[in-house]
This record gives sequence, structure tokens and C-alpha cells, in this order.
Amino acid sequence: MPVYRPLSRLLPYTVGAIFLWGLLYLAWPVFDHLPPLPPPPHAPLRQHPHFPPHGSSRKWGARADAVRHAFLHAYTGYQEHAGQGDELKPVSEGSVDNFNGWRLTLVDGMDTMWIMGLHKEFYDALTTVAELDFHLDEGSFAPFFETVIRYLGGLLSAYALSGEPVLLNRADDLGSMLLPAMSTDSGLPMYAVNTKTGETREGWTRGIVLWAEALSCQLEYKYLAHITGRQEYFQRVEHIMDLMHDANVTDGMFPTKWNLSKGIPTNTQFSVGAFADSAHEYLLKQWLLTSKSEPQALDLYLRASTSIVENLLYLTPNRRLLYVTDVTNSHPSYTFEHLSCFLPGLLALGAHTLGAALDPRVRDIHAWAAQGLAYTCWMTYADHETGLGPDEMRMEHVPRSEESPYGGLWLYEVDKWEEAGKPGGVPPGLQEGPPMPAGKRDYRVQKAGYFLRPETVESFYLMWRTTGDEVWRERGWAVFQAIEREAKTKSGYASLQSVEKSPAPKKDEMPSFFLAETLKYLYLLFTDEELIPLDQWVFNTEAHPLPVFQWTEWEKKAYGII
Ligand code: DMJ
Repeated sequence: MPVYRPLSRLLPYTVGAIFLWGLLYLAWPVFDHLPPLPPPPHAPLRQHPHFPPHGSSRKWGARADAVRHAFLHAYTGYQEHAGQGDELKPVSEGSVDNFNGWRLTLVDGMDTMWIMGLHKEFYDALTTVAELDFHLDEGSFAPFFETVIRYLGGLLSAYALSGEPVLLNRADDLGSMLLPAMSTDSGLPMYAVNTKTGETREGWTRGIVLWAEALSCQLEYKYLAHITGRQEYFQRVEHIMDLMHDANVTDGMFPTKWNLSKGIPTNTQFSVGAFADSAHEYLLKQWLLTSKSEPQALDLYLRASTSIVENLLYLTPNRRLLYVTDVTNSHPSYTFEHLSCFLPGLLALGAHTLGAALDPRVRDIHAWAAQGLAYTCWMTYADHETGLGPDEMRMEHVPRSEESPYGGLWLYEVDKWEEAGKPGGVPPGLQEGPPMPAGKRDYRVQKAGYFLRPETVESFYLMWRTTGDEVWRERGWAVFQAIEREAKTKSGYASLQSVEKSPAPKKDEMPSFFLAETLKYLYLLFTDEELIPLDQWVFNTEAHPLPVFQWTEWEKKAYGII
């Protein structure tokens, strides 16, 4: 039988609630000004996918959306024709296993899917990744550098963005299977490793490791050490940093080749191109990833970047294009690689983030170099009928004379310009001009192909984010339109044999970095909102963003971090 209970019994509770609410209301301004709580130390930074890009102006929103469509076109083609393999052959609609056969395009592209808000594709890919078997047959070897930057970097970034535990698990599996590569006498990594037996194999360089290959695993393994608590991950890669720090190297000119058993340099070539490129990145980026807590990384970056600015930057004689080359025993080769077009972005990032670690004049120099180099990278695209840039050029150089005793060395020209009272107000190498026909370009093409590489648009993205100058977005849009025009096929996008004539002859290749890097940087370039803030995330060399973190007290003790 229902018992009658008078409503008046609730009165004291109601009064109490109103009183509490009033108190909270009065105290709110105090709470409102409390600093936000930091995320728990090991929790990945979850971000909600943005679908479609919000907060964008209409023009840039539409452009970002065009890049999402391009990604979907490439990824759908890959899934349909090459889904069991690593990469799509976009002309013959076949498939190729270039790197281990673990569905590279899918793994490398997952974080781009997340960033673009392609939720369904992301979670379908997650199911595949959960079941991947990383054990290679006997006699097969995983190339250490490529596997770390593309697969391990891809898994870690997808984990950091989504917080899906299985991704951490798979990254931990793969990270530990690759460790035997660093079991050499010196600790520098061997070219390739069998993930089942731990057997290793040399590459074409025989007994030698390239500088880029030795120094492009620290971001991935340090983040992995942080999220797993495994000391070995940290110690193996930090040992390589110690080795670099103690190396007998003149003026920050870290050579491109190192002896695998002794851990010492074996040549005198200093470069930012193919053999060295990402090593420069990983010096600055380790400093940034670990919340500016590893002075050894900063010191190495400052030494190497000072040496780049002093020795590798030159101006061409007529157009005064600023470019970066390599030197061997102080002799420049005057080669300028598309791969080196990451450098303007790196210098811009350093100038933007290093604060008091850079003396103000050095900061200006780095920022000017970034602008001049990014402009030259752009001109190598704008000069060509296809609107795309060649893979390698040979630059014309200024002959040595009384007036140019260093043959167009940029820093010397900057000093002269400053001493003359900065005529024209624009530093040498930063003046802009029209595109030029062949014969008047101040360079000739050495490798005419365009391989869907990211470096130029990567630098445009970093230039735009660090300077706010919209011109980089407009240039990026021109590049994207040229890709659509020249490289699109029925099932994806193809590398080009030559950028000289339109329509460009195609190569039957669509590298995974087109989805991991080129389209990601273009998408971020066209999105008004900073989806991956530069003070919270650090891109690995395959454009996989990893979250900035702080070593905990326990980690510092356990890993021996000073
Ligand atoms: C990418 O795999 C990486 O950016 C690497 O560091 C250099 N080469 C390619 C893209 O060109």
C-alpha cells in the first residue's frame, strides 16, 4: 500500500541546494581564473576530429576540403587496387611491397585520416593494424630508418591523436622488434633487421651508416619510452646522441657517413640533402618534444645550424636566388636537392621557438635564410610549365673575384649589405621576381622528376604558421592545383618523370609519404584553425605529429636523464 509522504519533507534539501548554488555563483570568478589542470603525465592528448574543417573562411575551407577529396581519391584507389600491399601503382592499378608488406600506405596515412576527420577510414584501418603480423620471414629484412619514420611514427602519432590503446600496443611490438638494429659495436643502427630473429643486414654503404639514418629514430623511441616506461628505448637512442656530442667534428660540420663499428665519421662531406636531411630536424625537434629539457640536443642543433648558415648557403649570380648545397673539404658541389627544401621550414621553426637560446641577430639570420630558401624552392616550381619542381638542380655560381672573394657565399653578402646600411631594406636573396624560362633560370635541371615529395609544401606550412604571411598559402594552393592537373590518375596520384612539359609523363608510383606528408601539410596549410599547434606537437620527418611531453621524476631517475 502506498505510504503518503508530505512534499514539505523536501524543504530543507531545497533550501540547502539553493544556498550551495548561490555560494558557487559568487565564487565562480575565482574558479574561472584558476589555471587549467595539466593532463595526467601519460595520458595521450586526445583531440576530436574536425569534420568538416570548422572556423575556416569560405575560400580556405573549400581548399582544405579539396585536399580531403584528394586524400580520399588516393586512399580509395590504394584500398581497391593495392589494399593488401604497401603502395599503389597508380597507372597500372597494381600493388607493390616496398617496405615490409605491412600495408604501409594505410599505416602511414592513419594520422592524416584523423586530422582530416575521416573517422570511418581511420577506424577501419585500426582493425587492420590490430591484426598486422610484424614477423618477417627468414631472409627478409625491415629497413630500420624507413620502418621507424613511417610505420613506428605513424602508429605513435595515430595513438597520440586518438588515444586507441591497440595502437600503443602495436607500436611497442614493432619498437621492440626493431631494437636489434642498434646492437652494433658502436650502437649506431644497422641498415636493416629481421623482426623475427633479430638478424641484421648491411645496406649498400657497407660498414657505414648515413648521418640521417643514425639520427632519425630519437623522437619515436623517446616518446615510446615515455608512454611505455621502457628504459631501453630511451637509452639506445640517447647513446647515439652522446656519440654525436662527443664526436671529433670541426665547427658543427657533422659528416654524412659514419663507421658502424667505431662510431666515428668516415668522410668530410657536410650536407642537408639526402644523406643528412632529417638528422638536422631531429636535433631541434628533440629539444622541442621534451619540453626544452635536453640541452645536448639544443647544443647540437645550434652547432649544426650555425655551420649550415656559414658554409652551405649561396646566392646565384643573376636572380640572386638563395640556395643550400653541400661541401666536401670546403668545396661546394652547387647541387640543390628538392629534399633540402625542408630546411627553410626547420630554420623558421627554430627562429620561432628557440627564444633566448638564439641571439637576436642569429634569429634574424635564420628567419631571413628561411624566407629566401622557401622562395627559391617555390621558384623551382613556378619556373616550370607543369607548376611542379624538379628533384635536383645544379645551381650557377658566382665566380670568385675581388668583389666576391667567397663566390656568392650568402652570409658574406649579408654582412656586406648590413655594413652598407641595408640598401633597399631587403636582405640579399629575399628579393622576389618573375618566373624564368630555361636558360635564364640560374640553374639547370639535373633530375627532372617530381616524386610527390612534401618538403616544399612542408616549409610553406611552417613559414605560414610562424610568420602569418598568407603568400605561402597561395603558393601552396598553386602547387596543389598543379598536382591535381598533372599527377592525378583514375585511381590515385602518380610521380612524374619530368616537370618540364605539360602534360607530364607519369611514373607508376604513389609513395606513401604523399598521403602521410604532402596532403597533410597542404590540408593544414589551408585550414585556418591550427589543428596541430606547434607548441604542443612536433612532426617527425614523415610528418607524424607527436605530443610535447615532460620527463617525469621517475623517468629522469630510471633512464638516467640529467
Ligand atoms: C620522406 O620519407 C621523409 O620526409 C624523409 O625524411 C625524406 N624523404 C621522404 C620524402 O621525400
